[in-house]
Amino acid sequence: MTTPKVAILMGSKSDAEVMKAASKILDDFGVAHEMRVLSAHRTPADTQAYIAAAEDRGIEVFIAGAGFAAHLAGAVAAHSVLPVIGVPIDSSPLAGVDALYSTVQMPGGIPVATMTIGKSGAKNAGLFAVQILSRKDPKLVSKLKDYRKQMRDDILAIEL
Ligand code: RP5
Repeated sequence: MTTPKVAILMGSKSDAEVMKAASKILDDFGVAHEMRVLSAHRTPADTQAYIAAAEDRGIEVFIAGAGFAAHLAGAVAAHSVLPVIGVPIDSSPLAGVDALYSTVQMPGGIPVATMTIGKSGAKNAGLFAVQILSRKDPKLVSKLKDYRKQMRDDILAIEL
């Protein structure tokens, strides 16, 4: 079995539909990953224990998505020096603006690379994780270039 390199975490099962966009990108690029529901507020001790063990198991990048007060990405970053990519989720009556501020407004010293709100953010989180891993993997660089080329070709092929 391939060792997962990316851990996709989310605060609730209700976030899964959005976070699957990150998983799909990693599948498309052939990057081994795992998905877990872990909450900064509802399971704080378990989240901390998972992060410590994940590093030892060879995880290289965390992606963390959460809605409402959205402290998951920041909590992961507080317990690890691995890169953390945050995805604010639009699950609250404030449509994710609360989660965006919670995720992006990290105090100096503990960075979280914050993506846009919702599915596009999860998709970009997957791509950003691939870009990080590509620094040590030329095959991923080549796949990223193909991905960009395909996007370009698709747009230029549009006939109105
Ligand atoms: C956050 O609260 C989760 O990340 C989720 O977006 C939101 C709502 O969670 P549920 O009440 O649906 O479990 O912690």
